[in-house]
Order: sequence, then structure tokens, then C-alpha cells
Amino acid sequence: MNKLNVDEIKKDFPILDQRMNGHRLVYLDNGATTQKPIQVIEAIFYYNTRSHGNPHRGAHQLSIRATDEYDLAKERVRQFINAKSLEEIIFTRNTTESINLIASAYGREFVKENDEIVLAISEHHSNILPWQRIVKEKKAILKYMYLNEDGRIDTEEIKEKITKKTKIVSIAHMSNVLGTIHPIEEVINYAHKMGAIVLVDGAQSTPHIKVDVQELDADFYVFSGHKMLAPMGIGVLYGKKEILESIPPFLMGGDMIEYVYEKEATFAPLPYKFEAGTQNVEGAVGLKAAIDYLENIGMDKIEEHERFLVEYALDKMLSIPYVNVQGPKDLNKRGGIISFTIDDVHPHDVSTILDSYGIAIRAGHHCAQPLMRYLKLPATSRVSFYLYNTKEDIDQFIEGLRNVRKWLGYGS
Ligand code: C6P
Repeated sequence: MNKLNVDEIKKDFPILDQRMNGHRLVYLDNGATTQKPIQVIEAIFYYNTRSHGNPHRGAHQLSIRATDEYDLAKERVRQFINAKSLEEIIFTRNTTESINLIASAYGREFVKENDEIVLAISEHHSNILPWQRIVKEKKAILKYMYLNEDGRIDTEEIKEKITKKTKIVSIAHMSNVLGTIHPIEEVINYAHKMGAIVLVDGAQSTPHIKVDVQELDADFYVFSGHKMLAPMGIGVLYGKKEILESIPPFLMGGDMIEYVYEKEATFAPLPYKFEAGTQNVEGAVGLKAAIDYLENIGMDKIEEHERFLVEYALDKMLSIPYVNVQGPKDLNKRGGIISFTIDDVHPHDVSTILDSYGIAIRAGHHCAQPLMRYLKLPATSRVSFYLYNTKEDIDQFIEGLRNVRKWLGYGS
């Protein structure tokens, strides 16, 4: 088997080579954001020292170089998710902005009174609040697909909630809390049969598994660069060309116009119509370098490595009697995120105690309060893995975990 050489990979990430609170740093908060390899840091440095200018706006060499870098990055993203054309790739700030763009622009244009919008109960607030607003504005109806005992959405729930009244289904490919990989192929097929369009929130999936938007037949697919080794402030909205063409612009301003008159304007073709204002070129350059890095290693190998880490961590965690793991136990139905609680200890304390052992994890409601309420949990602790994590990282985490209750004065 062609395994990842994680020791070599780790050398590319300068931030990981440090001690934290007197311990070897173990970074297990990749669901929140990921670290950058030197290749990404250098690509941004070279761009800033050789090619920086305002793209699409100047005839001078630096503007031309910036335009070329921006367009090259977009082409790289197109290949990465196998979109049909460049017109279907829009750069945004992040997943949140991509979803807001669709909810506002598509929602305002096409959602009518009594139309239904269907989400999963496990959605991140970024995939709830924009829909709540449009539903209020349009007097439409918001419905949720609930999870079964295993933390998944099953076929009955899909068929019960998605109906001929459904206009839009918006669902995460992978839950940021439970790690559940939702059956989005089934959701997309069924929603299309019912005449609805589907937005897939790929914030937690795109960094970890191979995504092919044409094979999935998703109408919109969105993700953030900073969760896949790229800088913060660059995100992607993929949309089918014919749908993007049918919706009005979201933000109005420079670079998204064709002609502007005193009282009206015509707009630029796709994708520029949705990219008002000066673009984040260095973010795009960083995203391209991140994709180069990931594909050079191989998304299949990254997925396999994370599966190994999850299996190893789950096995150890499930053997500790006071640790309660949330979400699917079946490895085929989950990605590299594990949420858990420890008997008698608040998740924030778990996180603070682990930090004192050099281990970075996240605790809280993970911007998914409706899910927490549904699970009847105030909060969870969460570990989330990436390609640079090792078996040793998990061993250090488990050792820290075993100390949490002792720290607070419990016998074990
Ligand atoms: N989840 C987490 O720790 P932005 O902030 O726009 O890059 O991503 C928002 C977002 C949307 N959908 C899902 C499924 C997400 O996980 C996130 C970000 C982080 O879980 C920060 S709250």
C-alpha cells in the first residue's frame, strides 16, 4: 500500500515544529482551520514580491501578472472539483459568503410564498441563518431532515421532507460536529426528481475527499480555502452555468459591470458578475498552491491516511469508559472529525486541560446550536485530523485525555 510519508510532510509545516506549554505541539483543530505548508507561504511571498497589482484593471505588467495569477488559480480550482467551465467558479471570501450569495441572489429571485427549503438539522449556522432570512422575507417554509440514532439521514427522512413543494435543499457533505458523511448523492437525485435544486456545503469535505461536482450533479458546491491549507479570506462557489446565468448579482460595484449609465447598468458575464470589488489575488494564489500540494500527495492517499487516524483514535477512545463518542461508528459513514464528551467534565475544561499538554482541540457548540439542542448536549469537545497528523499525535491526545479527570480530582 502506498502510504503517506507523514514525517516528510510535517517538515513542510513550520508552525508544527514548536513546543506548546512545554510539550510537543499536537494540532487537532483542522475542522476550524488548517496550517499552511511552506509551499503555500512561498507562493504568496513570490506573488507579493513579483506580481502584485490590481487584476483586470490595468494595462501595466503588474496588473497583467496579477490577472494571470488569479485566472490560473481559478482554472486550478475548476480542475480540482471537475467543473465544466471557468464560468462556473466564483471566488468569494469563504463558505459563509458563498451560501449567503446563493440564499440572497437565488432565493430572492426564485423562492415564493409557501415554497419549502430543506436543511439537515446538523447544519452549521452559516447554512441556516441565510435561509431563515429568505424564508421570513418570502413567507416560505423551512424544514429540517433529522438524524437517526447513528447520526445519519436515512432514506425515509429524505423522502418525507423533500417533496414537490421543495425549492431548495441545502446540506453539508460532512458534518463539522459529528463527522458524518451525508448521503448527498441520494439527496441530490431525489431532490432533482422532486424539481428542487441542491446546494452542498463542502467546507469539511473538499479538504479531505475527492469531489467531482459533475459526477455528484450538485447545483451549487461551496467551500473555504483556509480549511485546506490555503489562507483565510478566499472561498469558492461552484454553480451550474445555466443556474448562475439566471440569477441577479449579489454585490454591486467595480469589475462586475459591462456598462454603467446614470440610472442603470448592465453586468459582466460569468463569473465576473458575482465578483464585485477588488479580488483577493494573494488568497487565490495561496489556494492554487494548496491544491497543487494536496494533489501532489493525492486526495485518495489523504483520505486513506485520515481513515487510519480515525480508526486508531476511535478504537482508543471507545475503550475509555467515561468517554462518550458522538456520531457514526461506521468508518464508511464518517470523516476525520470526532466529537465527544467526558463524564462530569465540561467540554471547555477538557479543551483547556489538553491545551496545557500542547494539544489543540475545539470545544463548544461548533456553530451548530440546533444540532446540539437535538442531541440534548450543551457542547462537545472535538478533534479533527489532517494529512500532517500522526499516530503519535493521537497517542499524546489519548494520554492527555486520560489525565483530564485526574486533573479535576476524580480517581480515574
Ligand atoms: N466551521 C468549525 O470549527 P467559514 O467560516 O465561512 O470558512 O466556514 C463556515 C462553515 C460552514 N459550513 C461548515 C460545515 C463548517 O464547518 C464551517 C466552519 C468551523 O467547525 C468554524 S465554526
